[in-house]
Amino acid sequence: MISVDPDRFLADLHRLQSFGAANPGLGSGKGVVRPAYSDPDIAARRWLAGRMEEAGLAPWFDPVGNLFGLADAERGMLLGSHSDTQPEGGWLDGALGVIAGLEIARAARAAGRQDLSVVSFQDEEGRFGVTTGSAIWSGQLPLNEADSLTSPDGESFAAARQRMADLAGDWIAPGRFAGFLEMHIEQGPWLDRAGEAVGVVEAIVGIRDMTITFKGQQNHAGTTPMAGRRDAFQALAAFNAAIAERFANVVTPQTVWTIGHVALHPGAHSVVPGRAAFSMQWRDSDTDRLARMERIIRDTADEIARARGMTVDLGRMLGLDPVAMAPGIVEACAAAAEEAVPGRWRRMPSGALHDATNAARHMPVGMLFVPSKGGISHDFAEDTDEADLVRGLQVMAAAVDRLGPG
Ligand code: HGY
Ligand code: MN
Ligand code: MN
Ligand code: MN
Repeated sequence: MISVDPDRFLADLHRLQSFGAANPGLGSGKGVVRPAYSDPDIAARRWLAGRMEEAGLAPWFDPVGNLFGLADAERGMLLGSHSDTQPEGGWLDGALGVIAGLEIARAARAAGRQDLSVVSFQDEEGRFGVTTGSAIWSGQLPLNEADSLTSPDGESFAAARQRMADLAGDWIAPGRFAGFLEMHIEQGPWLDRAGEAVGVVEAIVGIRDMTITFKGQQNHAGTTPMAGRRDAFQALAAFNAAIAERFANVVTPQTVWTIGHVALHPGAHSVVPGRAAFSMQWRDSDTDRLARMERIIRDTADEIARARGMTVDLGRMLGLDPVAMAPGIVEACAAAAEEAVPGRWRRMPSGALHDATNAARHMPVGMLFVPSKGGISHDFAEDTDEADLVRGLQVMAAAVDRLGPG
């Protein structure tokens, strides 16, 4: 029986929050600014490595800053998530799964079980792509391709990971692990609305992501007649409206798409922008639908550029396909949930992306969700009641018990 310590778990979770704590004076005040490879991110990883060591695990950084806490056993399950955050992130997204994994591995060791390893993957939040650290670790994204990716602030991945070069060891082979279990906040409204305590994830949606750049003619905002302007922002605005219309026949109520980052060049009140570079991301559980949306995006961007005498660049598309969780892990989690909170849990898909998607290339994976207050995440206001955090931890520990060593 793995007997977890809720106080030790919560204390570690709050300590991790202190790295990059934003203290915005808003909402719960638990916001965090800890993007991948920032000073607070690296400091947090060093602290985590120390906690792993104290727990009897061997801390190990790979060449991109993924941090493993390795068990002695040759083979066993891997527990964890990520400890980087969005530019304005919450205190639980990723952190919860890392600290839950640490507490369970630590408690299991105390009970004589030495097969559980822990991980905090790097750049899950995609400063440089999509779940970058676990994508590279799993072979989904070749390292040399990743190195040339740049963040919206202009840094290359190669330069960013240099900042952890003094810590970097060799790769940890995914084949060493018998499975991967990741606890996470739901980041959506369903559990909170229903008053349910636990979500057992059955599948994670697929994602596609690219940068699109319209190039027109930069010009004086006072003297350039409206007719005949080649305004890159107006092309972006038209594109945004046109795809929404064209998607209507293709999407389901679960399909989502987002333009989350826009850079207008030169970005001044009195200049018609000559360049509009923006992120285009779309997600769905069906690969064919993702491909149909891609076709619409490419055709629409071309048509709009041509009609306005402009050009358009479509950057490299990154993506992860939808994945199903392993039935054996799903059933262990479901049984543990039913025992702990009878009738107050559900099976559900994940609309957010997770490192489990990449781990699934090599091993059976599973995920457990706890409620997000108000369904809010990727925001300082993200929060979950401590009682729900602890219950999630206990359900995960019970699931690990059920799965057994190896
Ligand atoms: O965007 C995602 O789904 C994840 O939180 N990085
Ligand atoms: Mn996350
Ligand atoms: Mn996230
Ligand atoms: Mn002037």
